[in-house]
Amino acid sequence: MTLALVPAPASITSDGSAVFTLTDEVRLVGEADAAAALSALIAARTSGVIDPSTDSGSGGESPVIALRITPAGTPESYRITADAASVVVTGADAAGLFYGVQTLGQLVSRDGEGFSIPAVQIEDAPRFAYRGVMLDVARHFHPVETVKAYIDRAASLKFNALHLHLTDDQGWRIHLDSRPKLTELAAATGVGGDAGGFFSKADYREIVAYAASRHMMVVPEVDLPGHTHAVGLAYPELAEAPVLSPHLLEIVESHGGAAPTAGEPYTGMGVGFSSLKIHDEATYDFVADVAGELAAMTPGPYLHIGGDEALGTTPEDFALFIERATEIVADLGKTPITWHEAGAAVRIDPSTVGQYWGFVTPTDGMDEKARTFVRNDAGLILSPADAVYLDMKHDAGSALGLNWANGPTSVERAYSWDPAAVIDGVTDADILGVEAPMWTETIRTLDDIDEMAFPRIAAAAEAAWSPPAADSDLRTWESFRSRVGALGPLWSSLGIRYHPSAEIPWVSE
Ligand code: TNX
Repeated sequence: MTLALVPAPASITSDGSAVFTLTDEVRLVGEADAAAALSALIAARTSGVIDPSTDSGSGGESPVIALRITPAGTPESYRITADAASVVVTGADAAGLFYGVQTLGQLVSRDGEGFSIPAVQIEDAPRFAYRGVMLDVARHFHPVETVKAYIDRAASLKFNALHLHLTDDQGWRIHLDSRPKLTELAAATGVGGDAGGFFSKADYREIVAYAASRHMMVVPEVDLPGHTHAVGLAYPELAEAPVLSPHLLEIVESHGGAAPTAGEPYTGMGVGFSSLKIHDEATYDFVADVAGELAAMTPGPYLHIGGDEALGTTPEDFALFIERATEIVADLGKTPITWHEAGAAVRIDPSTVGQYWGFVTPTDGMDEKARTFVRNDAGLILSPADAVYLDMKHDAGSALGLNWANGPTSVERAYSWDPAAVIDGVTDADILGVEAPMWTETIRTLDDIDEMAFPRIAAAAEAAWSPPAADSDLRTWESFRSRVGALGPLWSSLGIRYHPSAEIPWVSE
């Protein structure tokens, strides 16, 4: 029997002995947060049929699911022991217990007229410390409720970082007291002229707190020095005039919309035409203000400053900007993250983590730029675009999504790569983790997000969490597709509108 566990746990033994039957009599005892989370998951999975009690009072002989924290083992690890008599989930810390609860939620299965949990022993711990999803709230703004829903989805797959792409040419989405015009003048629209929006500082704090309650940190990104057309709407003195390269004009031609014009909101999908003024001190005052305010409201260790596709900036100017901006962030006590292009700046602050978005088989020297972060011993986050860019079309018929990264991207392609096989010489020890970005040029609603993310986000989760294929029988495409297919009913019960990919043998109950 294949258990519907995604991401695959490090070790699982199942002797096929009698199952633990879920009834209303079952009591959830131990850590209260974990009990509440499990109770909600069981209620969702059983359509409210089973509603276990989280009352810690004595229940006499009634069967128990115990949720405990025992500070032993690696961070975020957990153990599950289930048999006919009881279920015990033990986390090494609160995050580990939370992940054990997510695994237990996936183990709840239909059993005749009722529901049960199979007899299993699971020992599990993550392969990588950083397991991220990114949501672009700049091309299309996504409100707090949508972000919270995406946090729930990602946390259920054991992701622990939410990277918010807060700014881009099309809009600036975070209010900052030091630079109020950014949201007054540069947040009203998005791609296609759709309505924009922005987070107040209270909204942002609400997202941070909600994420923390699901053991996720928020990694805010302000994309600099390119992707800054919107900055020019608010503070024109900081921005260069748009550079209308042949590449940009090609995008304008193929996707429609007008070419960017200084001082006018940009509503197209072109990239690489905007830049801050690199040789003006006012630019670094701006970076210091923005980074300072973001750092102050972000408890997590990271602050992402972009650095991608600065095609309107000379390599020398780009390097100068990256050196200064990463130093500003490091001086604030945060670890800078940049897209891999910034690895071209040899004097980048050495604490900077790089995020690689090239292909699974690197092209155009992108791997060379990524190696800078490895040489500096700062680490790499892998987001190979032809595997884990969740905004790529699923198939030729997809209405949503883009195609540039070797798209369409099948679930099998999203699954069939290994983080340690992307860049020659880069091994697990150099890799901080894996992140699956969702760019939103074509993505307007939570249903759109679900449709693009699921099921491929599960493949990214497995790359980030599960042991490599050499160490696990479960790490095959055949196993993955059947495990994912068995998760369909849980996802449906949680209101997740997954893409019904024909590659997956979806089960109905
Ligand atoms: C590339 S790869 C981008 C984004 C686009 C995305 C669309 C990278 C760091 N930047 O600006 O939104 O492609 O797929």
